[in-house]
Amino acid sequence: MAPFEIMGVVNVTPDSFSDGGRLADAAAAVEHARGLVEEGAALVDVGGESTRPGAAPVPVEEELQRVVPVVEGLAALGLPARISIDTMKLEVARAALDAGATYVNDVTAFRHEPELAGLVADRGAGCCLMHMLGEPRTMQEDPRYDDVVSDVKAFLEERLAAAVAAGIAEERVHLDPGIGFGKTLEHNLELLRRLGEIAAIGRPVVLGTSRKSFIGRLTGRDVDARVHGTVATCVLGYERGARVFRVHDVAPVRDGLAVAAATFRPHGA
Ligand code: HH2
Repeated sequence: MAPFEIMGVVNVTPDSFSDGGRLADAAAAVEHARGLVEEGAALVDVGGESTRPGAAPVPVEEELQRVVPVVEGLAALGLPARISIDTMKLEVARAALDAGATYVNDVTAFRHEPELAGLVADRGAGCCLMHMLGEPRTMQEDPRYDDVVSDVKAFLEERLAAAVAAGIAEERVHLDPGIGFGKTLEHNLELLRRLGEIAAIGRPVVLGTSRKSFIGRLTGRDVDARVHGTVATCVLGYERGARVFRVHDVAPVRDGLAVAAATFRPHGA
């Protein structure tokens, strides 16, 4: 694996928190994704259901109509990037894999539809298993942990074991602490401080901090002006063991990570 990989975000949703509504048209979404790959994305993550705090679920038919044309369009271009489908739904994942996706990013880590694990196994796809406390509609209502890092780590270890038991090769699994998913500002910061404990599980860690509200809390910036804060979190995350970075702003993050990777030396080396 390269020292790091960037997963570019392609939201085909009218209501995503940072880019909702802009890519509603499939052709525009494909074009946007192509640009992200040119900027250095190794994966493009196509999503048709917002998971921002308070978001309402999207019916399966609607999600299919949003994402399948985009995955088909991207597959037809034959870009040097893997296509990821950001969904918790079995039917959407199956249609996207049929259309050319090779990676499933499930923010419920196969808890919403456990059969999704078997599908990923059968297709030999890669996957990202993410931690979320509760569900998007209510997850930011007073989230509590004994110790956020230990709790998230134990969850990810259990979901990794479930994925392997379903037949997914361990080498194909990425793990994600789920920044902002049922977490206060302090929970997010503690996860970033101690990300090494999550990386110690032994699978590549995905970090999804891009433009999130905790960066707004720290910088006082609106969602469109959080790129510098996002780069800072990625560079610090890299130093602490994250290897895949799910971001909207690929070019600046790639530059930050190129510098971080060139100067990085593991502790004790
Ligand atoms: N964050 C979002 C969505 N999917 N997947 C992973 N693995 N990790 C994340 O941190 C993550 C994710 C939320 O961001 P975004 O897609 O920009 O917004 P929305 O859910 O409103 O579409």
